Amino acid sequence: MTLPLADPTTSSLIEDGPELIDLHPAVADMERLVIEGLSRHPRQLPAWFLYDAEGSQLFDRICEQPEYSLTRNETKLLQERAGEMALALGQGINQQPVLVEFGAGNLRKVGPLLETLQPAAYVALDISADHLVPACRALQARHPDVPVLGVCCDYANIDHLPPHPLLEGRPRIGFYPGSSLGNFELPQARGLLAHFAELLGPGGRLLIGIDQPREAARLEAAYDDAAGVSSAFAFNLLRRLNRELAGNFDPAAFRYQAQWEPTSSRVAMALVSRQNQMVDLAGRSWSFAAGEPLITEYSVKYTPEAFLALAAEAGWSPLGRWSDGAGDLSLHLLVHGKMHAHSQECNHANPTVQRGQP
Ligand code: AVI
Repeated sequence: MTLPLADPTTSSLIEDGPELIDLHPAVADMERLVIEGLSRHPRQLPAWFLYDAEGSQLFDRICEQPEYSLTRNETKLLQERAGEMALALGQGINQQPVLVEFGAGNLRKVGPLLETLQPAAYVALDISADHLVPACRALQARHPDVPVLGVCCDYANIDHLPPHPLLEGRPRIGFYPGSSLGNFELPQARGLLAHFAELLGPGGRLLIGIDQPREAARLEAAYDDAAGVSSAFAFNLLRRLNRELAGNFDPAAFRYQAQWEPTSSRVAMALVSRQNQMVDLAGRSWSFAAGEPLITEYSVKYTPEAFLALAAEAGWSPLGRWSDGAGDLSLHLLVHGKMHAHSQECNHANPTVQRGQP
């Protein structure tokens, strides 16, 4: 398949495969974000910095760890219930939609939806081009009837989806699995949900996976697995900063920590300085006191009620919900705007809750 290029400066064909549009933030933007993040208290970096080629591979390995059940549970739910989800997603839409996945990663979750929804095209947005290219190629081979377009970008900070013939004049359905919303703090998460509404356009729909609070021990183990993959994922960030932003972090001078913070309903992941030290990065020197954390990521967990309240603040209304058997995770179906157009299909006050098979 050969598609017209959206923008000759940023677009390329993946060796006879699907097209990739590269909108990765420039080094200057990364530098600005690092300086902003390290100037905060506690020091913190944007979570997407974790996903260079190596980090994306490490994240895939996290998803295979026995302690990290989120990916397995969500994939199973999608495999078992994609037919119902596709029906609900497509209800009232009289044109083949485009399916847009935010933070698409290895593209291993979307298959059942592509089969049941049969969208006119599938657009995968992800920060790591190295990861996206082979994933798009493999997905296109498995689903030759659905045109696949990859967009390498920070999806939280693009003004609009790139202009492209595949996207023109079609309703858009967003897919945001994996509970990645949890990697944004509350105001940013609210802003992101509003941003998705803008990217998807009027009447946009969103199928979003949300991980729920549970016992501290299970959550802390999920983010600090016995095999040490979560820790390696965080330490990879230091290597990336050293390589790309002229840093001199000494990984041996930090230790990894994942802590459940019940009052904020989140796991805080951090590299904690083992000693007083100075680190050069992005043209400046940064002091770290012994015990001082550098937050690599938060993972906020929402009850369904808390999530729907946040989504409502961003203008989204619930159309349905599917939960895994253990009640750890839900896939929520949302529509943007008021519900009256869909009032016959669902009960707004009490959206459909459907549990997976026990
Ligand atoms: C991508 N995101 C939803 C993961 C999470 O569960 O918060 C990132 C992660 N970091 C360490 N383990 C998983």
